[in-house]
Amino acid sequence: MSNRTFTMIKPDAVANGHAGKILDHIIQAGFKVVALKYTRLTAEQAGAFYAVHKERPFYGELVSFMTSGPIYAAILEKDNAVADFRNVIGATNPEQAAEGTIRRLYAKSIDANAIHGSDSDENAEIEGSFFFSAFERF
Ligand code: 3AN
Repeated sequence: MSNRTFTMIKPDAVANGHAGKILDHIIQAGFKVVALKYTRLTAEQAGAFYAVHKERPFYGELVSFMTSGPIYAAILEKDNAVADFRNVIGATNPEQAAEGTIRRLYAKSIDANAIHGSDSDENAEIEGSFFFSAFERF
């Protein structure tokens, strides 16, 4: 079990001015923000990041949404980081997300759902490496 996960505050949440509140929510939930970057994905980068979803019907929509504006990418540290962070963000569909979760509070729909959280230790490592150099991930 690793103590790190990876997150993105998605374009909808940044555009709506929720990034600061979401970062505070994450910190108050006990996570340390050990790397943080404000950036905007190109179609090529978003396509590569979500390559696992290539065959899903929403892939094109997902890539175009994720390139629609700037995001924050971050590496987070806490014991049991991956599973605990999935609980903090809530279900993919905000209508099904538990009360008090980030998606319940800030997401509008299943596609514009405010935040990403890695689904495994292996993906946390892959996704963190996608955005941050080895030096930045010390
Ligand atoms: P999660 O981000 O909760 O792990 P995944 O991995 O199933 O969810 O999906 C990745 C991303 O694809 C989601 N964060 C969401 O933005 C988008 N997505 C998932 N399901 C749908 C859907 N049915 N329609 C549109 N977008 C979707």
